[in-house]
Amino acid sequence: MESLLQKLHGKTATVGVLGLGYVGLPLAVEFGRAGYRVIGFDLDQAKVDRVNQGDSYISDVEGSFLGALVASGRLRATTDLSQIAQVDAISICVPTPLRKTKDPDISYVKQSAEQVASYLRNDTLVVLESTTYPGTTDELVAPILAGSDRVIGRDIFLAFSPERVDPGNPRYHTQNTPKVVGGITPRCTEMALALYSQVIGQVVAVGTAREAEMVKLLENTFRAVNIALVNELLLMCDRMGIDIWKVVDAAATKPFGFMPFYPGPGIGGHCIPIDPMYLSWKAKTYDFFNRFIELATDINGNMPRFVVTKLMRILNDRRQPLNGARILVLGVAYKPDVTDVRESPGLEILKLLVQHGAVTSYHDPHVPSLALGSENLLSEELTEQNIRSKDCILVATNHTAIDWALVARHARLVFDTRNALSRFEGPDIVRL
Ligand code: SAJ
Repeated sequence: MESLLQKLHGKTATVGVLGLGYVGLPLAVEFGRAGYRVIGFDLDQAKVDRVNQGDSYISDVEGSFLGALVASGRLRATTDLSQIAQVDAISICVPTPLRKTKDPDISYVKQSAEQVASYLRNDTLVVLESTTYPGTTDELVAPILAGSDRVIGRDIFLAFSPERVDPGNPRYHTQNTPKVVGGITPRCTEMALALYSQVIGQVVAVGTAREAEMVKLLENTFRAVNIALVNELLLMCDRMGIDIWKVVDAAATKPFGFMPFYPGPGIGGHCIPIDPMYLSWKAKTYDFFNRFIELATDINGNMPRFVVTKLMRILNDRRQPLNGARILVLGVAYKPDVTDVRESPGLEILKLLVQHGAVTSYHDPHVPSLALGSENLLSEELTEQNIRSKDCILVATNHTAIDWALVARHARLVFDTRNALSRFEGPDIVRL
């Protein structure tokens, strides 16, 4: 009988993916395209139906690729978790959000591990991909999978491999982004290497699952801290009358030893604001207080408030109170050219503007409607007339699809927190 390693190398294995979101669905398609038989698992029947119709709901997944895999019978989706008994390997790609109290919510990971454990056969590989704190795989997932009668590294194999999916990235996708893997035991690492090496161009093995978990947190904490650094320099330059945008652009000419980050109205998304908090939380359980992460979280988290305070200053210079001013927030997604508004600073800015009595509206070509508190807002048209009717256009996200020349030409005042109008100058264009 073929061993697991032979099935993985020979691509005769059946591979499962639990969680068919922006990480799981592209991964399932890559497993299928590499030649494995793939079963996608998701709790959401609508997602499962769309996958089985070859209808992709993830912009990075070509419907044609998905459709071909489904038509050939190589890929199918189901809500029936008992079919986990059919897989030789399974990747868990479920969310790891924060609770309201800002500590990790790994309930989806725990629930998934329990679901997998109840159907998993021996001689099977499990890989956790969800971003989480170091120790999750060996402290939480391993005991659940091992139960009372299995030995990890002998009967079943367990590893961590951080997802590195950057939705909408035109250059890097699942297949060509190097993948890190770290097993609970060396044999576990070997199995994870055998699986991912068939699918992804470059696979990098580290010594343990904890190291692999920490790799991802370093990557994203690096971003959060450097964004906070440049935001703090922005606050400094605001007081010193220095144009931080020109300073960063000039510093970026240094061909080595520097990487540009840009100030902004704060940080959004489901990675950068959240991943460092997972690390900080875990470090505290070792009585280690991580100052960089706490400081970065504080600085980045306060940027929306600084934006509104500066807007008040700008209007005040024009003898106009914020209270009653008609403000259109331009761009509410958390970063350019995405539809995602999770943790978006634009939402926080809208809330603060309402609190200060401004007459608020928004336009975002990728976000047609927006739930804000108990209200449901609709994206207003970005027309000459509508632009002219506002006291200020507050640029919060610099989507490519926005006609910036139209804004520059007709706005009575632009407060640009993203340097989106860098090629336009004028007394009515004020930068963060
Ligand atoms: N931001 C700034 N200044 C910057 C960069 C970002 O204010 O210089 C803001 C963005 O506007 C956004 C937030 O920070 O609100 C996060 O932006 P991001 O560019 O880090 O984008 P994300 O959150 O989509 O991060 C993902 C991450 N990918 C994974 O976790 C797999 C991250 O590791 C990637 O480096 C990042 O995409 C990317 O490079 O696009």
